[in-house]
Amino acid sequence: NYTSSREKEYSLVVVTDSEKQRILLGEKHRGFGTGMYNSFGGKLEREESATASACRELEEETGIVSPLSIMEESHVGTLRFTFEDSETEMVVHLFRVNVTISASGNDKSGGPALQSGGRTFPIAIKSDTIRGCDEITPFWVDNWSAIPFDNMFADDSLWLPALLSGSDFIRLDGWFHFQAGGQNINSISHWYMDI
Ligand code: 6OG
Repeated sequence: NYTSSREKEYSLVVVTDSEKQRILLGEKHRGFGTGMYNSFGGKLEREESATASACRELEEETGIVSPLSIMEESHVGTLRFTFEDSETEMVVHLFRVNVTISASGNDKSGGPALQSGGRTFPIAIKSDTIRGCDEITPFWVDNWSAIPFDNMFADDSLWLPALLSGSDFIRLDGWFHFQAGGQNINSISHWYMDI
């Protein structure tokens, strides 16, 4: 297939604690965007759905367990990235998951909070649930107005504030064209968003 050979598909999960207006970011230690902060996700594996990839990557990179059904409801849109110096188009399936920290948590047992719906009813986790892996170290940004965009991909400052301030049922699709690939991606020459 001519198109899909040039397309690389990814999942990206934005994790918020909307009660405290916090967002969980990860510092990347390897792969695309090393040294930068991003939400959680990665390449879709062969035959893997975007939702399954989002669940797998979220658990690998943060320890947060979300059932497929919750992740399904948390799909908010698609981000497309193209680069001046590359034929490849990155297609990033975007999810938003809301968590609350509780004393007991229920991320392993699947209690009522897990079954009542993704974005509107948060996933209850214990404070010690969150842990990183060798690829990424998660950390809370304690206020949505203090997101360190200077150390994040340039597109984030364009769509993340809209996602955070939007309703639970926001849809967000975007296309961002970067002037150069690799690590030097801080120059977006064209972009389009549909919110
Ligand atoms: P690995 O290759 O490490 O997954 N990603 C991007 N996220 C944002 N916000 N902006 C970009 O601008 C991105 N390019 C890639 C997709 C890479 C992870 O990083 C995301 C994946 O979740 C170009 O497995």
